[in-house]
Amino acid sequence: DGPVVCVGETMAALAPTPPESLDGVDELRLSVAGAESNVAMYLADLGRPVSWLSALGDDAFGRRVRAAVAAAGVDVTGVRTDPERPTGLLVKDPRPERTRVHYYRTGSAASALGPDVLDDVRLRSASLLHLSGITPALSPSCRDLVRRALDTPPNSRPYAISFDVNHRPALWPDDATAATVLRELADRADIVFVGLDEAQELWGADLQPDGVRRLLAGPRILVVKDGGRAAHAFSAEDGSEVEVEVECTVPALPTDVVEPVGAGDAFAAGFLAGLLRGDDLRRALRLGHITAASALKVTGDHGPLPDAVTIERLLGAADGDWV
Ligand code: KDG
Repeated sequence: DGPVVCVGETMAALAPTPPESLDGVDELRLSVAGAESNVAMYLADLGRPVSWLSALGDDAFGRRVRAAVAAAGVDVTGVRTDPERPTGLLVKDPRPERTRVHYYRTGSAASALGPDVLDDVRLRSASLLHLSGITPALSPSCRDLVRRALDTPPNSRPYAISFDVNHRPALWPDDATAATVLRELADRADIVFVGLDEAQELWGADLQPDGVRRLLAGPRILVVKDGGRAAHAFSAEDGSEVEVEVECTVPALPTDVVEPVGAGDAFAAGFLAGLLRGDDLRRALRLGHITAASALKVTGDHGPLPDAVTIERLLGAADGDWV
């Protein structure tokens, strides 16, 4: 029952206060943003030992990121400091239609990560390695890192690999490349998370959850998240003679949404924490929704979880009867 290891880039993030278009504001608020460290922070909140592996610049933003992730209870001792390259930066531009995100991360410290990250001693005793589809879009060496992890057959590594598709169109040269690479990588992971809207954008506007499963038949567990509606899990389980496919759908926890960014990461952490402690798919999906609700209620990526008693009550409630 070893620790979880999350690998990926985390940046300093600047967002206007109040949340208005960048063209008209004078003040920006500094926070941190990174999909995989968000997963790590929520896993720590849920009581899982977890490490985050990455690289940061030898600069104030890097120190800020490291301190924020460590303060959430994540082991950051394996995070490298790169004296040559800066910490990446993300700037949010809230627009009436939707918030735009500008990245200043080309040539960042994390973009120089490569497959040698997988030699980290923490992975020798890990139960799970969590990766996302952001990393292969950052640089050729980052893509090699993700490929090497997924090229290692399950019986020659001690850990399972989870992969959140996390399609970030701005990081890819074109949609066709993203569609091909993300499908090829996701299909080789053990546990995969993808949004239904994301799958439709990448692989076909008419796709429904069972169609996504036909496209991504490789993972033992596939979770298709349908926004504020529901999450569907498909799991290939050993039957008496053949593998049988188990399916489970759980409606989302009704929540007043303040800002959705970070909810996908929170969902992944909740689902993984449930699986790692032996929950069935239904309970794991429910813990995913409960954790996602914490991110939906705050403007940042990381919001406080309900107390343990409330979590237990929500986990035990009947489907469609969350309150
Ligand atoms: O999942 C939330 C992330 O999108 C955000 O924190 C920034 O990791 C990020 C990215 O690369 O877009």
